[in-house]
Amino acid sequence: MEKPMNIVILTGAGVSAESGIDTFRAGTNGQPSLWEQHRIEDVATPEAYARDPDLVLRFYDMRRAAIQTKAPNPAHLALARLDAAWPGHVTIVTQNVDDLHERAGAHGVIHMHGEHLSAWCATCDTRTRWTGPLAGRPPCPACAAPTLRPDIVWFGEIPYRMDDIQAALAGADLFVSIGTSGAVYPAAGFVRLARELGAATLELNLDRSQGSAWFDETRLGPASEVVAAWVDGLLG
Ligand code: BV8
Repeated sequence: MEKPMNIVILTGAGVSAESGIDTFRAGTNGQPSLWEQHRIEDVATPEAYARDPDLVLRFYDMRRAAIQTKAPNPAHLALARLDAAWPGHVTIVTQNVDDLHERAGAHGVIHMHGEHLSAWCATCDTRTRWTGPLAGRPPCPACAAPTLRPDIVWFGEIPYRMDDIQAALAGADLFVSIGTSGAVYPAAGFVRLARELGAATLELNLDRSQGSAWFDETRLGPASEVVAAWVDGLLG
């Protein structure tokens, strides 16, 4: 009996676009994109947080509140279906900081850039599930210090769980990239690593990405359609 493939799936903002969450480079419904409304260096760097913590905390409070009004779309649901039914290993690595993969039913999702619904105390290093605002400097539930920050990997900071990601890529037979522009590293380099490690590579995206040339195959279209069709094809 042939060994079922181990699949590593990398997702980006494009997988949540149809849930109404802005991508970084293209807003939804004609709205300016996230990075058109705010300069990265003003809101998503440790330097920005040191310079103007209120601006940064409000920026993440706005996004944390927004994702709680959104729902998973057919792409999230299809990946959760694959996660549940595939006989081989399925590892979902996401650059997204929303919780839509989990709300669709996926397990063990690796949030390499952190999560909106988690607060990190700069005093006692405790991470706490968090759904409310942080701009008011609420006390840390563990040490009561008013030093909670978004549990988000900002530019210049080291992504989370890189060892687990490297291990998953080392065991991958298939690497699939969904809804990402391939503009941010180290995530944008995973396709080359996966290839070097012998995996087949597939891109599912609305448009060609900066890394398209590295993929054996690219299927273009909205994630809700191309991801669902891909999963249906695999699960037969
Ligand atoms: C680090 C959390 C050291 C914050 C984020 C090498 C070369 C050049 C630069 C660097 C380099 N190495 C490091 C850097 C610096 C930097 C970087 O990459 N800068 C870029 C701008 C050039 N990287 C870092 O600072 C990283 N840290 O390198 O530490 C290190 C490295 C390795 C090991 C140890 C130490 C940290 C980066 C993480 C920053 N935090 N997010 C927050 O969310 O506020 S990054 C953030 O931006 C997202 O998480 C994501 O990663 C990125 C946005 O990209 P996408 O998700 O792809 O979204 P985008 O809008 O760009 O594209 C959407 C795509 O979807 C498009 O292709 C579109 O066609 C498609 N799409 C749209 N709609 C749909 C769709 N597809 C399907 N269906 C649809 N409906």
